[in-house]
Amino acid sequence: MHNAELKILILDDEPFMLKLLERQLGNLGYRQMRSFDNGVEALAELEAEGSEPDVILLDINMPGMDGVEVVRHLSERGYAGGLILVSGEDDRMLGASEKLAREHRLKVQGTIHKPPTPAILAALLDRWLPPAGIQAARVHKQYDAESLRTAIEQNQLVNYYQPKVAAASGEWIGVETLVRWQHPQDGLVFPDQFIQVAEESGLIGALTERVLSNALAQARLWQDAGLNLRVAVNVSMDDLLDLRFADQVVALTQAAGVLPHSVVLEVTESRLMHKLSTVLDVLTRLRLKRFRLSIDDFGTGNSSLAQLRDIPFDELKIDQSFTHNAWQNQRLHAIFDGSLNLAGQLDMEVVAEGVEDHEDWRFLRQSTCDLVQGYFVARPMPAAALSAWHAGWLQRIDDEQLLGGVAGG
Ligand code: G
Ligand code: G
Ligand code: MN
Repeated sequence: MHNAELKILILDDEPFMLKLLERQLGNLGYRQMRSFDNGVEALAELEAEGSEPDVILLDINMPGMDGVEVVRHLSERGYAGGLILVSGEDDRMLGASEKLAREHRLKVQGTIHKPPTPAILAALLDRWLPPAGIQAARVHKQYDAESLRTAIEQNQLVNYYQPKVAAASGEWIGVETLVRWQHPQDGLVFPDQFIQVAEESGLIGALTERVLSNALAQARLWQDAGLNLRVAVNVSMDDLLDLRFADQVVALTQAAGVLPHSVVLEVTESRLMHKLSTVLDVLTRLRLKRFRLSIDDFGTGNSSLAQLRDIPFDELKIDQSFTHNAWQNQRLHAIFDGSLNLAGQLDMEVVAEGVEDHEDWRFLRQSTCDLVQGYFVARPMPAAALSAWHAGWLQRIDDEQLLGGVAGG
């Protein structure tokens, strides 16, 4: 759709702000704008007109009906267009409103801290997608235990690998194994559609064993090719409730001819941890055998300080929700730094997940973080694609000067 055709509704109680936004949008080529200085009238107009705007620019802080109420009404009437939140309040208020709007399943294109600038407006409006595009995005089917059992038995699970690189040198240090299901009818199926089923149906042990065996075989191939990579595998808490798990991992690793210190086990608490003694037993023994233990998604509800207190982790992975955009968000920045500090004092290596763009990368390079993982470096990919990725990455380091700009880098 052309800029001129996009229907934009602006809602702000300050006449000056309405004028400013109208002018900036006009300069960007938008022609179909309607302004309102209060929520009641704007919503009445939506009812009356029967045709919805494509995008709503919404001021959070208004007398009378405030932006949070407007968000609720929009959600109730099933508004399917885009939403941009505008506020003079601090970033925390904007962040909280954004979260709320997303909880209401509204399509939030972004937030603007007043005063708006043409560049930010343009960038956020560019994110607009037609409603149909969103709905077609990803069908979220959950699979049943029986078909998953078949998938495991018939070897339909394939490992994808996402590179981790050193923040300081860009050097390729390792990979995280992320399982996919090559489904005979449905194509490539992602783990959020079957891991939980595996955990609830007692299939997770078999699944982890397959993923780990495949990853170890791959690790051996890399080792034989002279590539010194650490290979990480995600381990479910349910795996750790089985006292035999440590011995199984040791046996598989030995059979593959891989050294334990190049195997990383990433642990998240996906469900409530009932039997701490069993988990501690298994993890402590694995650590004694020199496997590397990593606490995954650190800082989210699933990975907590209590785990750090109890379990001898070698590595801490800062969750992507704290990394991406931390360079421009004070709260994320504070949480990120806090996690880094904590890891430093506990002598753990830190991996930052969710490094998505150049700004994130620059931010990471200025921190003391050890390893970087994220779409900016590479998406998860089949093993066969990694060497081409690596060549391209070395080239990008040069071309985009990815190691420049930081003292000592
Ligand atoms: O890329 P991605 O969609 O792969 O992964 C989604 C989630 O699935 C992540 O939280 C990841 O930790 C989890 N996951 C991916 N592979 C495995 C696996 O082999 N075992 C377990 N338990 N979780 C996995
Ligand atoms: O195991 P864990 O929960 O950390 O799984 C990593 C998940 O994060 C996988 O689903 C992987 O595909 C995804 N991921 C990896 N890099 C990025 C990134 O830069 N941004 C986002 N949003 N997700 C990422
Ligand atoms: Mn992980």
